[in-house]
Amino acid sequence: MRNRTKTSKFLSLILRHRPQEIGITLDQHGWAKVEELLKGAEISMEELEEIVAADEKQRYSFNEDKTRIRANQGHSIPVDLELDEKEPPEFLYHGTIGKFLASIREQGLQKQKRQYVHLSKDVETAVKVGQRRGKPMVLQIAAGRMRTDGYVFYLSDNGVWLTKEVPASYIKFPG
Ligand code: HQG
Repeated sequence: MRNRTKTSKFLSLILRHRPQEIGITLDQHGWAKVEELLKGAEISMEELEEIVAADEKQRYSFNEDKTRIRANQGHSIPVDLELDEKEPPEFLYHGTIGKFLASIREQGLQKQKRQYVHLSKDVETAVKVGQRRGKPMVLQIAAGRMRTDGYVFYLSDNGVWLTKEVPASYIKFPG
């Protein structure tokens, strides 16, 4: 079997960003046909099921009869995950790195290449998100106040909070 982490990263690429890489398409809700994915990615159903079950962030979901699969969040291609609006806790967190702070102070948090700004429910998770890029810096987001002011929040099936943008006035910077 191919290295599991490598295959999982490849799956993220296909299911969030570039399905065309293996000649498949996602439907408007982000679902890929499992049969096509297995052929295109050259993996077995057993391998796919193992990756989905073992994924520490539960990044992927099958539909009920396992004929379709999608990523739970993180897309850059426009898909409608049909998530319900949800009331966030008073504070959420965003893990980033120092070199982005000046720009975030000016523009707030922007979704960049993805469909949403991704926010974490606790500091510990935000630290891990920031760590992917370097020394983590954690921003505290006044999510409750944003919601009161009319901003909309969603919670992905794997527990990531999503919103379209976070203006700088709702961000508490470290230090
Ligand atoms: C930064 C991972 C300058 C932002 C994680 C981040 C997450 C700005 C980067 C998920 C900015 C975007 C998403 C501004 C935001 N100026 N920089 N105005 N606004 N940024 O990868 O949140 O393992 O698109 O701080 O766990 O890092 O892939 O977002 O550093 O849940 O499943 O621009 O990806 O999950 O980077 O990560 P990303 P993210 P997976």
